[in-house]
Amino acid sequence: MTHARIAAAIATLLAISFAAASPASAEEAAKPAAAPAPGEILLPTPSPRQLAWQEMEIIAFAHFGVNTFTNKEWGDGKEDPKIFNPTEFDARQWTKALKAGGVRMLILTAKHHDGFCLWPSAYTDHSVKSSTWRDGKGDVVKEVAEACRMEGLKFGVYLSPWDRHEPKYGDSPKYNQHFINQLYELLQNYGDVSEIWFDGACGEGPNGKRQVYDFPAFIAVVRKCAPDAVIFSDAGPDVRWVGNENGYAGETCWSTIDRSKVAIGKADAKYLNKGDPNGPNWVPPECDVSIRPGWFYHPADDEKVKSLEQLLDIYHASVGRNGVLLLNVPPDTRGLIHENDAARLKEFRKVLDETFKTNLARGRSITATSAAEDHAASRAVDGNGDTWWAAANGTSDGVLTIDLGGQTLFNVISVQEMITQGQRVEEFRIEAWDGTGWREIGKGTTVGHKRLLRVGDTKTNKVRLLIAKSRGEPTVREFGLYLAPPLPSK
Ligand code: FUL
Repeated sequence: MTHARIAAAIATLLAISFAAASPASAEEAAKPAAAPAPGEILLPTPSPRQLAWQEMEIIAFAHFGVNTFTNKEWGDGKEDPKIFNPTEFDARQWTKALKAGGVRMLILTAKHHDGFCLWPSAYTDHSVKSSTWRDGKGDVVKEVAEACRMEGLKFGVYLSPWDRHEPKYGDSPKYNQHFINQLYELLQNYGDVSEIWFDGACGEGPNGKRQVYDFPAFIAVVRKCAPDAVIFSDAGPDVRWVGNENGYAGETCWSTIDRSKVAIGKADAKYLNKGDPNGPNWVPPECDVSIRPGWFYHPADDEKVKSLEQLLDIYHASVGRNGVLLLNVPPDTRGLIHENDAARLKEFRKVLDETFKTNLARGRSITATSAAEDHAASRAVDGNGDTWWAAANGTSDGVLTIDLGGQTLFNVISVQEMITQGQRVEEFRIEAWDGTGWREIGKGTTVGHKRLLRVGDTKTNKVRLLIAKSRGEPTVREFGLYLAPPLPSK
């Protein structure tokens, strides 16, 4: 297909999606068309709130509530609220431990499926106000939101649509209004909220009827109260589920999907894992996974905190495959992040800091087979995230060759596209000069915001990135070579 035809095909898809009745589509229809630079191709591009979210790279979940005290994963809504009684609750301890792990935002389960609210909601008594904790005068949401602000973390809320306690559940219009009332409480009383997490789980209410959620109305409330917040659900509108709870994005991972193909709560996991190069909607994947076997704290899991190696594998399979890592770190019955989890977070960050502190390709001499005006090859190694290399107009491939100025040892390669221009690269490989010829050391399909490759210790004086296939002119925001330290022996 020629570029013009790709542009036309995508424009048709966009038109189809705008014609759909969903509010997200209507909202996108109101936006100006994606910028077609460089060249003529028209691809979906991220919104400013999606870009800010993607840059965070590592965010955290805190699953905390009555399940913490019943030692369960899912409550049935019949729990006595009095059981909620963390003995040493300290939200600053959470945010300090998370920050030391490199986390940039914390999403709190303000309400899980059991319906127990961690804030004193005016719309139910099933909340902290009926608990033993602080004689019913405490507010977990408030303290966590404040602790995030003090530590410089963004704050997000998980508000489960599925509510196994609320008697209105199943009476769809009434429960939707109840849910909206609670959304307003969370979005209007706790300062900035940067992400809202809508779980897709759905069930029957006490009347025997299945609840039908009014997601368009929920989304409208978020847009009104927190226009900079990203909204997560299986199908977005801003951030999608990655299709598993292991933290692994697909080896091929597009930020685009066709939202009309994703049924919330019954999503096609494979479709979400890979994304869809022809999808008209920019909805990048969030890779949720728990640092422990369960989402909630269980004392029996204290020795089952994921190993440093496992966390690094997850990081490479999420952030390193164009996703954002959403790592759950569940506070314990004291209301603290357990020492084992805190220690692991610190180790994790230490390795990442050491690995990514020096880009060995930065400022090195670089050439390209072609370049668009103002997008010279040097821009791919200038350490400036606002500039990028782009191939000349009408070119859908390209080679960047870097002279490292001497033998250089590295074992991690990072490639980033300039996603403000859309996601383009479909096939690439990396070669190192071995003194007599080029030797392949890594290859992949999509790149997106960031693609990391662990290539084993490699020493060479020249490296090249070959982009064989791209949807329009390829771009490289930054190319990096890094040396990850050896892991401490167990
Ligand atoms: C799931 C929920 O059912 C789990 O309890 C957990 O909250 C996870 C993040 O999402 O759908």
